[in-house]
Amino acid sequence: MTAELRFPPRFRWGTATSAYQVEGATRADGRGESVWDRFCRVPGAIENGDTGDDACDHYARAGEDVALMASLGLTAYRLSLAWPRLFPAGDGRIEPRGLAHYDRLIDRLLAHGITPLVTLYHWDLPQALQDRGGWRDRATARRFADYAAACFDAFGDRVRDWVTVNEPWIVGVLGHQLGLHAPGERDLAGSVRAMHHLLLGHGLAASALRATGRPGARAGVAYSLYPHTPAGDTAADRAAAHASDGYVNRWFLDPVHGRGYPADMREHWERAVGPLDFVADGDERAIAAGSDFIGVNYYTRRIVAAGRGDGPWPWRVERGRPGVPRTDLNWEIVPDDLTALLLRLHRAHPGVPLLVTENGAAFDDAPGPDGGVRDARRVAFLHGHLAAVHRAIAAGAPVEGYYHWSFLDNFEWAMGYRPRFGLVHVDRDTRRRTVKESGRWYGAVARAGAIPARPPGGAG
Ligand code: IFM
Repeated sequence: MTAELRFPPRFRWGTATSAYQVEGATRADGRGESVWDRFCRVPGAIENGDTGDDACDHYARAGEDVALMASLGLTAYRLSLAWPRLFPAGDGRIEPRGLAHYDRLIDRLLAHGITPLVTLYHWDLPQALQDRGGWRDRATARRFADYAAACFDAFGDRVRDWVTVNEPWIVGVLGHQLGLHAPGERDLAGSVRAMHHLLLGHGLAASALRATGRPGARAGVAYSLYPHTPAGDTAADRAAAHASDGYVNRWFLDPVHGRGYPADMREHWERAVGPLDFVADGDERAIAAGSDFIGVNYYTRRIVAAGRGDGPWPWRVERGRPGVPRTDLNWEIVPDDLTALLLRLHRAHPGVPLLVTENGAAFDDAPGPDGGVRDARRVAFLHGHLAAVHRAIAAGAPVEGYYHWSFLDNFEWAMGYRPRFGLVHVDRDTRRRTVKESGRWYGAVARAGAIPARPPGGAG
């Protein structure tokens, strides 16, 4: 028998998507406008003028897609709810057709033995709330908690695990600081406020979940976590890497898990934007009220050197190292850093369950003459990262599941449909689904509960 690496019996084998990236049907069934609908209309904002208007047509094809997931053998699915489908104006009236859609989707998943992990906020803020200040306005955190409470009420009888907010750092930096994502703002001070209100929204929503009293209900943030490598073996580069880690990782992990904002990063921010007077008394307690797991979105590492880069920071991010394999987006592929990251989280936050809520790669593989999609690089990527998770579990990290990003080739934000992250190829004209070789491989792994000890095809 071939040697294999076996995962714990209840390990979740999942994939992940988000509403705006796959659903399409942006005007169907009373859905309100989101900031991404608006941003996609800004000339030049999205490559090729792409939009999420049709995306993968998952709204209409949800039944077919869930059946496909089940046929592969997957046991978990991370989806997001579109806030403007449920509250077209952000608050106030709830849209029953939106509720009915997600009711059906969740029921279908459960009927196929697939456990849903539901994200409440994956970036599609109702435009009506943006018009009232968006995440820079403290009131948005309260409205988010109300929306969350309505979702717990509607779906909490069937959904146990909730990701409140996806990647607050990316929302802050790309959406509010650099203007590359919706809502397209370039406001450094506003980005710090926005990130604070996202965390406050998480805390208020997590408290609302506790208040339901539902046994076993759990809430957590899915963070965009980048392990840091100092560019050189010098004290200055190590200090720079530590400081940048504060900006990217600790600014979020520390307050959510009860340590308050890290002092070193607080000083950086205060030097850059002035007093953080929007952090009210009691906010840090509210942010820390009730996180039950850590959602790890891991794609690549950050190599950091001392010195000045583009921003107001005393560090510089380097482009990577020669000889390290890369995805088609030029992101370095470093599975060992996933092991180190999971172990770091376990050491820093002992006892907190870990979920790899995203991990994946853009590889542009198209159907061949026989119609099949051979994507050996994604198979090797999967094997490498699953082996990395296995090593972390073997060393004691409580990793409960892995959600590959993504199930489908989907709308990759400012890059439109160019990057293909899916286990399933989606034809841009017909929306026809073709399971890639990687999808079959991952499905077989999910069924077996194990990966081969050696990389497939000798790669890895
Ligand atoms: O597509 C995104 C997702 O929406 C958030 N995390 C990273 C993915 C790949 O860039």
